[in-house]
Amino acid sequence: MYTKIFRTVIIGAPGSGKGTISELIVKTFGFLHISTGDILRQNILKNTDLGKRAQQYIAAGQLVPDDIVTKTMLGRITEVGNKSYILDGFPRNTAQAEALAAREQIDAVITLNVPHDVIIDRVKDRWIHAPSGRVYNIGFHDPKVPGKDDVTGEPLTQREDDKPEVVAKRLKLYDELMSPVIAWYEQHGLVTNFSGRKTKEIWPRVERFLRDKVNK
Ligand code: G5P
Ligand code: MG
Repeated sequence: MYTKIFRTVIIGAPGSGKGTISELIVKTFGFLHISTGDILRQNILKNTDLGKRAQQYIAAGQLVPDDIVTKTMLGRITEVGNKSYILDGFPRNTAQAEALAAREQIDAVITLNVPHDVIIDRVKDRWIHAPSGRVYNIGFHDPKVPGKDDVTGEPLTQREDDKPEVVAKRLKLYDELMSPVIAWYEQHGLVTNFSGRKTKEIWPRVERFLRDKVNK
């Protein structure tokens, strides 16, 4: 659709809507969505070595060790080749940001700023189709048939790390680890922040921003 390759990072607290906004970017701009969480969860489902190593960290709301994640994500970026993409969930600390910067020239960093009370309220209602990464939310984005994925009809599940005590831990970790990453990207003039309580308020602004950027 667009000739210029555009490499974007989306950053936001757990449940802030990174996956939701990324899917809208995929539909509107044709970028590839590269989600660390989705890749890790698919590996857990398939019981791969990566999945076995990642599972305990994810369930506890901790980060999977950098060496595993960085290798996986840089490998995925290589497979993608010369295509526009949106990176969701990577980098997640300064070490990962440095590893990415050594490999890729990022064009824009989108940060989502959604209040924690809104997040805590919404993740309770999140249901996912783990094999594809499709995400639903009761009352916001309901599946057509309750409890079933729209595309495959397979059962939906809830994420183990969406239990309230794990969500609280993930939110704390996000604030600690991501403030320096965002500051680092800000110093490089790459950050555009989008604040709001609802995706329907945030998305039109993200869309306008990206349309301006990709048309330049
Ligand atoms: P993930 O999978 O990267 P998080 O914690 O970064 O997980 P998460 O939880 O996937 O982020 P999100 O993608 O930001 O959240 O949010 P989403 O799924 O789009 O939206 C949340 C819910 O709200 C959905 O149900 C959606 O439908 C709904 N929603 C959206 N907008 C609205 C709205 O306007 N209104 C309402 N009512 N609902 C709405 O990482 C998971 C774990 O993997 C490991 C870590 O252990 C991490 O904890 N990991 C890594 N470890 C090391 N390094 C990395 N780089 C790692 N990346 C992942
Ligand atoms: Mg997500």
